[in-house]
Amino acid sequence: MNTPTLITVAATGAETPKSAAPGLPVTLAELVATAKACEAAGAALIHVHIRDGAGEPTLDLGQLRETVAALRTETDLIVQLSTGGAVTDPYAARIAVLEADPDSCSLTCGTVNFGTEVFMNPWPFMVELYRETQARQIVPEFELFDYGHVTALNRLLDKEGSPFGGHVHCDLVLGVPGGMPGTAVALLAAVAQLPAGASWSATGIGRTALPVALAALAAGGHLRVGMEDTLTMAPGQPVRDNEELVTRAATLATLAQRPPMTTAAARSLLNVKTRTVEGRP
Ligand code: KMH
Ligand code: ZN
Repeated sequence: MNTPTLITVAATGAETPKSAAPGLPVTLAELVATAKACEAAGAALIHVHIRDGAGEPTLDLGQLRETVAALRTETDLIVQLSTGGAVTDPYAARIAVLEADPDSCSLTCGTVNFGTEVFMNPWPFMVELYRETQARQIVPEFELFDYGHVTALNRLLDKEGSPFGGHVHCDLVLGVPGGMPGTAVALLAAVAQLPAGASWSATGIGRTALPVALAALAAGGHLRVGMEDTLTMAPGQPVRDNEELVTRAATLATLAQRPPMTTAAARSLLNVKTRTVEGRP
């Protein structure tokens, strides 16, 4: 039996304004509606950035807590909060995200040029964030934008031990201007250096979305898709909403005879802690 495909939806991100993509979920109601639609279409994990009342990225803790509770109440998706935030967010606020008690969080394994900006993840920040995930029993997803990030991940695990849950799960982000190119060759080179037993998903930014997804499926990886990463289905064809991208990913995965993984199977793969929320059994 082929391994089912864990589909992650990265629904919003911190970079795109609502004015540039009307289907982008920026309010809590829009995010919950997106999450429900994407779960029905085959997603099992949601990677979450939130926006404030003006549609700007925020790490406001009260809003993050409300978001986690709403997603837990309305869906069975694994809730993963971004600790990357926006390139302007300070380190302390990025670590404080964990106080919202998500199932999982992103943890980027190194600094990377990010278009005209720099996404900062120096070693001491990585270590502090990692220790906080262990203390709070939150499963980290290691974000790898560049080949050297894989080296840093291996070093982190060597020095700081296993993540909460004992299983290492990574997400390779290719095609960021300044990071690894969105090609099958780059993907396979990075995957070859992952720790033994690790699971991984991959996403290609912009027009690299399809080649990266197809290469990931062929190589036994999982898929991340969403409007954080991709805003066109094809040249000149804007993405309508996140569900459209998840549906395409589910179709590709099914064609590859690796259909979408259920939320229960994804929880078991990543060993997320069972957390309850009022109003939900
Ligand atoms: N918005 C990027 C600067 C993450 O979510 O952890 C960082 C990012 C990675 O999106
Ligand atoms: Zn993100």
